Amino acid sequence: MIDLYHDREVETMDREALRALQLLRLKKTVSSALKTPFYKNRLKDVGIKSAEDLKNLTDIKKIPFTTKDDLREAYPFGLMASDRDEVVRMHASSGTTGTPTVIYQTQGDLDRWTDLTTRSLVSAGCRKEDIFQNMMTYGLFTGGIGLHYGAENLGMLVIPVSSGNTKRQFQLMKDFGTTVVHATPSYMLYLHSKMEEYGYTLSDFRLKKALVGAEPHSEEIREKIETLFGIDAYNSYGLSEMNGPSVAFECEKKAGMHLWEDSYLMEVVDENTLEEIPDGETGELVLSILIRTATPILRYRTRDLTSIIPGKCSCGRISRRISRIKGRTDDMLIINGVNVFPSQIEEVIMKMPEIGTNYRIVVKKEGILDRLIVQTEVGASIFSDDARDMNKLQKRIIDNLRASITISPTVELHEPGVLPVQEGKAIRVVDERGGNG
Ligand code: DLL
Repeated sequence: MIDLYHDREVETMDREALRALQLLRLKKTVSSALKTPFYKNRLKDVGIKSAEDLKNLTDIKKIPFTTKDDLREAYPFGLMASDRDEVVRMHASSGTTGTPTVIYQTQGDLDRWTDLTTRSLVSAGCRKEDIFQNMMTYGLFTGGIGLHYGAENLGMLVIPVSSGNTKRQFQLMKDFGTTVVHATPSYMLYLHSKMEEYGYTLSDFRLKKALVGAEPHSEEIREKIETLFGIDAYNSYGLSEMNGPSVAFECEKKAGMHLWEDSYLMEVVDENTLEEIPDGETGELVLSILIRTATPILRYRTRDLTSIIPGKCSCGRISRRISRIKGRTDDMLIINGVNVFPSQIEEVIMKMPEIGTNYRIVVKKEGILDRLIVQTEVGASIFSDDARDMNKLQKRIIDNLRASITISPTVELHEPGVLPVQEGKAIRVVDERGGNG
């Protein structure tokens, strides 16, 4: 029988044993944190001078939250908790919005991360017989290299092609019979839109699965990927501050992402009051890493909005699941006073079969008013020179959007392949108003 778990003992342990393990690991993390100037002062201020000052898991609430700005302030070495000669790797966030955040890992930290990515891959149904084409960027970004080691550890044949070079992606997929790909969801859609142009059809490939993550995407996008390629797509969530991919991963049940609780302590809080909220309600995800010594991070405000899915998953894994990321606290658009999440727009348009694989949201200022423009590609067979057909479609999109977001955007329809595409994470929103509107 195929073993459905990578580490049955940890993945299916009872909740009480899990809590004991979490406390043990939290104490280790706090011990490491106390070695950094940043946390030493912070923890001292709240009466934590040693790990033993934490008596139970709820004591974590005494610890102040950590923000991205805190990590930036600690750049470059302020959060290194291990001796420099024990640190073997660093990763950094892209830094497009200022000073990057840096994460260090010892060999032990990397081994624990690899174990977790292996677990994630197995949970999504990957097996050593699979051929794994890794289309995520390798480098300081954690997406490529992170899953690479897990995939090797599982024993898959790994094709470390990285992102971009679409023509070569197709060639490799065909020649080596790739069965699993790892990519951003927007790249999967782009790949499909280029298949015909490069002279391939689905029958050239043996693809079974796509692991997609690193950027927000709706259930509708997942379904689109699955239908276009005739495969299963699994959602993968992570962030560089928490190592990278494999913080939470969908299992074969596709009923939410298991957040690996033996490795991360999660809280979901009201983004304004910062109080914990009940399961099922949407709030900001706050994470503490339990498996890293070189850069301990406690109660990190991810800015990602999600909810804890109540109940157990039928796969038998004990780690609770989080819902698809609904957006970020900082990506909400305020359009003439109305709050709009880009994910709401995506859900509406991607439900419509006429819509193609790429879209973009542009916000402009016109006089004192904001103008919301939804630019979307339509399917090749749909795009028509008949203005009446296009007008009808445009009107239907506007009506559907108004029903969801309460305001009427301008909708622009484009031919496939016209809107810009990124190699890494998709840029879905272009806010030209300056400031945050
Ligand atoms: O994107 C790590 C990663 C790589 C995850 C590959 C999954 C696959 P960062 O570049 O630090 O790390 O970006 C982290 O991306 O806070 C979310 O806002 C967003 N994000 C990541 N995965 C998902 C997802 C990697 N599945 C930030 N759904 C996070 C929605 C996601 N948003």
